[in-house]
Amino acid sequence: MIKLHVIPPAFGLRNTGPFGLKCEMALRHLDQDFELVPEADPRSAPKGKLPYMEDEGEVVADSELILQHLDRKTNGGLYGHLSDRELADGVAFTRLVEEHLYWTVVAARWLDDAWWPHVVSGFFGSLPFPLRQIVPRLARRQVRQTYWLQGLGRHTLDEQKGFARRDLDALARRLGAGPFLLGEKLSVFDFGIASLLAGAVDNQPATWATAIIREYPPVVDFAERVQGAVGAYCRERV
Ligand SMILES: N[C@@H](CCC(=O)N[C@@H](CS)C(=O)NCC(=O)O)C(=O)O
Repeated sequence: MIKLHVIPPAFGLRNTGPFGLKCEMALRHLDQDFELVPEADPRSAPKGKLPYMEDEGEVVADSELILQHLDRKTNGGLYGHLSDRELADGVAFTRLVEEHLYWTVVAARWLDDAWWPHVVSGFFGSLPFPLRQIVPRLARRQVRQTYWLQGLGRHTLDEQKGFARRDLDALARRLGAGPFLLGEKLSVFDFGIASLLAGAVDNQPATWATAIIREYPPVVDFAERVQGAVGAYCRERV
């Protein structure tokens, strides 16, 4: 059976990492047998990030490569029916959400002093003393450095929120025509976008990213619609 290694539940979320939930949605959509394997430490993953998947001895690390693998395995079950224009739009909006908006969602959890205690208890709560004192601080330093290198971390908080709002505004305008990213039909691209939004909307307690996403009802409604259509929710309690 397929094993999907993912971030463990935290913050009221069942499948906490957006990239793991995206793969879970694809597996459900394709009616594949699979189990979720929570991994407390992403460093144990082949590329140091979660998710990764094991399928009949083959290990695939990275959600996009997992989707490609599943598409091949199911003879185009994910991308096969899409037009060139749909593929182009899907990849572009996925990059907007996963490679740009994502970092503001990460920062809203990791770099906000008010939210930081929830990161420590949610991600590092099982570590024994004194590791629980040391490891979270090192991990936070790495996130801060990555956010800086990515570029968003060089801006004031208000400016970061402005970048997030412009991403969400673009998404809301596009989804206004809905119900899904590509129109009437649910597609593989809905999985990644909805997964990231769902985790940021439903994490407990709310972060500043939660508040900003809630300013865009079409975006929140879209995330609900996709989770309902696939039957996989991010939050623990539905
Ligand atoms: N491009 C990767 C991104 C995966 C990713 O960033 N995973 C995060 C959790 S949401 C992670 O494992 N971070 C640990 C780290 O960067 O050390 C994918 O699509 O799978």
